[in-house]
Amino acid sequence: MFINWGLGELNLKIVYYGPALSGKTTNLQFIHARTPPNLRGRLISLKTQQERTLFFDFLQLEIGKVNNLKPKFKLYTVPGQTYYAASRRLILQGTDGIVFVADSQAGRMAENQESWYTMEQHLIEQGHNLATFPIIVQFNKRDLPHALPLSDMRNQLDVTGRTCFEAAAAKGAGVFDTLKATMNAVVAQVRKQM
Ligand SMILES: Nc1nc2c(ncn2[C@@H]2O[C@H](COP(=O)(O)OP(=O)(O)O)[C@@H](O)[C@H]2O)c(=O)[nH]1
Ligand SMILES: [Mg+2]
Repeated sequence: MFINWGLGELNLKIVYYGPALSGKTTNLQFIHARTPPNLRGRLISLKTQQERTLFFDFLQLEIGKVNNLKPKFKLYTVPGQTYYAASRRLILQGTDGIVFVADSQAGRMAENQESWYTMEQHLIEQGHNLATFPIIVQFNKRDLPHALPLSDMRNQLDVTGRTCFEAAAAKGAGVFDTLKATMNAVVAQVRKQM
């Protein structure tokens, strides 16, 4: 959270986290496509092969009011590939909330679990309390015929107590439900600090 009192702006950061190809960029693309241009900026995607350079997507939304301040939600994705750990750590810095995008395909559960574990490690390193930090879970690719049953997904990702959504982001299903719940959780958490 960063408040620019001069401009009356409340800057909030939400990171879409998860394994490679789970659908993080697809979420941002759908949000960008369906949000009126006066409420959003351009969708910026930075792609590089090198760990030293950041590799992410970025989209800014200006929606609602918090204590007379205009919230600017800065949405980021992280690169999912294991070797981009340093980028993920950097992108997570200063984040106010996370959307964890899990891939529902049975063959992707190990990647989901590894990604979930590294996310928790980064958050702990950065001094966050996992019990109170806003993490919203999106079980994506529910449209695929070999999607794991939801109960298996929940059990294998220790999401106890977390808000979870089913999604098919490529069709837009569940994308805005996930985003709204995350924005609300982030704003509720930030209000406690104001
Ligand atoms: N069937 C299906 N494919 C999806 C869904 N969401 C994303 N994809 C596809 O999965 C691939 C990876 O998505 P992308 O957003 O680039 O993943 P990222 O690496 O997490 O950013 C793309 O080909 C998407 O079109 C979904 O809900 N269902
Ligand atoms: Mg991506």
